[in-house]
Amino acid sequence: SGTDNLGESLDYTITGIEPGAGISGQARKTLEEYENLEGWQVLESSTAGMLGALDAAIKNEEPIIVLGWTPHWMFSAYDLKFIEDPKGTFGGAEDIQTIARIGLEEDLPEAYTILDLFHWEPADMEAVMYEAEDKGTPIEDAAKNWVDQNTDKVNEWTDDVEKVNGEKIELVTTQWDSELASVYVMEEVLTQHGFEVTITPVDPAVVFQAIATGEADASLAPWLPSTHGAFFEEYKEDIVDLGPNLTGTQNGFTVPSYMDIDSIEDLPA
Ligand code: PBE
Repeated sequence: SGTDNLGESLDYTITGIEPGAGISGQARKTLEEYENLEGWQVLESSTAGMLGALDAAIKNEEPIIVLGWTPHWMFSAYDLKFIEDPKGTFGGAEDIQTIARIGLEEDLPEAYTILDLFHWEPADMEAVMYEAEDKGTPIEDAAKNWVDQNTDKVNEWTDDVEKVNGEKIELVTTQWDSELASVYVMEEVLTQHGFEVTITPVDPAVVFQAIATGEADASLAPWLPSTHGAFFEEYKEDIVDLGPNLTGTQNGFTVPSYMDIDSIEDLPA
């Protein structure tokens, strides 16, 4: 059958991304929990490296299994599918959450309110990411364009909030396109409201550490409860959780639709 040679043709290797990504931890757990994956490995590299390998495999109609997630433009650029994860090691459908440092509400109440009200749909986030990917627009400019074109949505977060005069706020983010889309939208919204915004890109572990220690004010980047769950557990006593800013993310082993494999359990040992 189709799967008999799959292990050998893939060299029993899943194409992964940065080792510090939450999805890389989920992948390590996946290899531990599925007995059939005992001889498999995840090749950790970078998101750009993974996307390059995916593109090359699809051009040659070769098999490949990558660590994939949505929202991301890879699902619109290629015909892809997640394969089933019956043990749930990739956490199923998740949220992206907003977190703030203790004391932000008292120190910067206007920013806190806007951050607390900020929420959007996967289609909104995708609109920013797709404009950047399709047209080569810098993602920061695509985010500004989205803010200009969606004043009704933005007004819902800002309408009852007074403008400020140059107060400084520091946001920490991860560097995946999804989180760059949201943080640049927030930068534009807060800047229009009179704030001076600094954005610092860091690894997921450092997002939580920076908020817990008060070195940074807020972040829109945590994927919870699974992807960054271990980091959240470590720091949750020292973090204010403002709830989801987007609902409906997913992570998993991702393959081109032409591949005849439907479940992690069906991968050959
Ligand atoms: N991701 C995209 C990140 C969060 C956003 C799923 C690659 C991660 O695994 O940490």
